[in-house]
Amino acid sequence: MSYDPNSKIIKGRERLIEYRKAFQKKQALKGEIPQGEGKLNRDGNPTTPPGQRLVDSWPVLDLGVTPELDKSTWNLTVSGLVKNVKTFNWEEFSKLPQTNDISDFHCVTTWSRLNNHWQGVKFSDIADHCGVLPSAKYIYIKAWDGYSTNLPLEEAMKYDVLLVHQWEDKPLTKEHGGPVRMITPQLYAWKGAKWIGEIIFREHDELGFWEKRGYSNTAEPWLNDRHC
Ligand SMILES: Nc1nc2c(c(=O)[nH]1)N[C@H]1C(S)=C(S)[C@@H](COP(=O)(O)O)O[C@H]1N2
Ligand SMILES: [Mo]
Repeated sequence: MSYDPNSKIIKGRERLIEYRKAFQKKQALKGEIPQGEGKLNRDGNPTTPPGQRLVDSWPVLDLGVTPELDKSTWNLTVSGLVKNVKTFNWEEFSKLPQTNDISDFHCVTTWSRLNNHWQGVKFSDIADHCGVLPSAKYIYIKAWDGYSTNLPLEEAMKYDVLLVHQWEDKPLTKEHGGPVRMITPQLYAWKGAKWIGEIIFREHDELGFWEKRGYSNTAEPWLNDRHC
């Protein structure tokens, strides 16, 4: 008689090893262990970050100003440390490679919405299109309502950071940042600007709207990294 490689005990232990390995990887990276609950997601983090509760509906959170924008008036400028400074209108933007993804949305006000179906353009595809210079280390983002936020370039280039225009197979509504907003699934949602208007590539970091007002500049949900 031999052991069954698919036995509950072995499969369970294998999952545990996977879990620990993912933790170790993070630990080596940041010197801190990701927290939270549920099985590990595709990035090796627990599904629900610490202090978050899951919601089915999608709340609206912003500064209370909804800019009057539609596909005919919206545009996005990419500037700063790039070879080609460019303003995309909707038609030009929609010709960039389109990506579909399913990802989670974590708001610092303690709600998370899982498995959002998005369509949009990868931030990294826009960066490649405009030829980011090696001196660029950060991005500063301006939105059409006057909001701003900032990110290390390395975070913005992650595979799941998108400028989205569809949610659940429908055009992104105005209240959620339509026609186009950014999403940062591995960081708290305030790092993703609704009604995105400008991406500036910079050598130095500059704090955005909430970062200036006491929210953490790094914004990592699995480290409960809300305030600084
Ligand atoms: N332009 C803009 N983008 C913004 C904000 C804002 O006020 N203006 N609020 C941020 C915050 S704090 C959150 S939690 C999310 C909320 O997005 P939602 O309203 O689609 O849920 O958008 C982020 N992006
Ligand atoms: Mo938020």
